[in-house]
Amino acid sequence: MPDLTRRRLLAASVPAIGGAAALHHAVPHRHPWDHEARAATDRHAGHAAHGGHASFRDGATVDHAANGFDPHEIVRDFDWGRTRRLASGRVLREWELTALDKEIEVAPGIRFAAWTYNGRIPGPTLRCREGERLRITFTNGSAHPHTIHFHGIHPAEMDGVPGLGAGEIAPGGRTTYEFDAAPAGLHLYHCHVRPLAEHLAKGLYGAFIVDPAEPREEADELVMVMNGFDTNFDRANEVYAANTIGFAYMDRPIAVRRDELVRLYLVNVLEYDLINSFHLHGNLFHYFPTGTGREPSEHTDTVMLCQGQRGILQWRFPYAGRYMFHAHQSEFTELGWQGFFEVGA
Ligand SMILES: [Cu+2]
Repeated sequence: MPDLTRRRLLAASVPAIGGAAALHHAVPHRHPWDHEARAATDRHAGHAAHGGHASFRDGATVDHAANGFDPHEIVRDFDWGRTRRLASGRVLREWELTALDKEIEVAPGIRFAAWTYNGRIPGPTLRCREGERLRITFTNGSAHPHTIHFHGIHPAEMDGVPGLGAGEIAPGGRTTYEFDAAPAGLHLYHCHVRPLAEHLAKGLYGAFIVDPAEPREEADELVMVMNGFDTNFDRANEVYAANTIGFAYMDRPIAVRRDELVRLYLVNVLEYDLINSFHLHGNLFHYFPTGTGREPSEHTDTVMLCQGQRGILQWRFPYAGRYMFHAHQSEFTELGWQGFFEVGA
């Protein structure tokens, strides 16, 4: 059976879901990347066609403005919400999140019928300080039931899963999740309605950072949520990225400064593939798994994460120039999950 690839085997093992089938009409029913993107990658590899780097077909790019979000902004966008001081002196920090069905361009010319928090993928990077009281008002503006399930420490009824607390929030419904910010570290949130794979793959997730009471050292801070998109509903991804848009940071590298501390909040939410990874060129980073400890577990250039795993990476670039970062699964790299840091003097 020469055609029986790993991903075909995985896809065949997942039962067909009515909801996904119903969405087929929303996107072109084809495999755009298997041939075209790889061909583009091959063409550009090592050549000067578009600055000598890979991108989608002949340098085509996604219309970020039409999408309403831009990975170049998301990478440094931390949403601190609104705060007020409670009578006790504690800080109450509040956000409003709305689930919205939205068609987004995930690769040039490829529109994907996404489910989003606040119209963007990943959802807002929620950021707070350890010990604060957090209140998240969730409105479901989608045509499907959803929740917000936070990672971290909280009571069962605030867990955002079906059958507990407010449970599934029906279309048009609203609920409030409220709990203390704990523990300090890098967490995530995502919808927890079944079929879970579909609710995640459609785009309902985001990073959730709890800063420690004793602040971390000043740094140039970045956030990357590693994800992918199954654009033809075959239970395998055709495009891979950090912060949704493949090759975005190849087309426009992330500018950082020589010798300045870089801190990357890295979250993996990739669905349909068992693992993902992050590899940095020309350097090594200190790795803090889940960001819960102050001592790094490792000094390395590659970390591997399963879905839901996350960690904080810290390093400095001693030399100016362009340094790649990408998944070290070459297949993911070729399908979009790669970028450059541009280190200025
Ligand atoms: Cu959902």
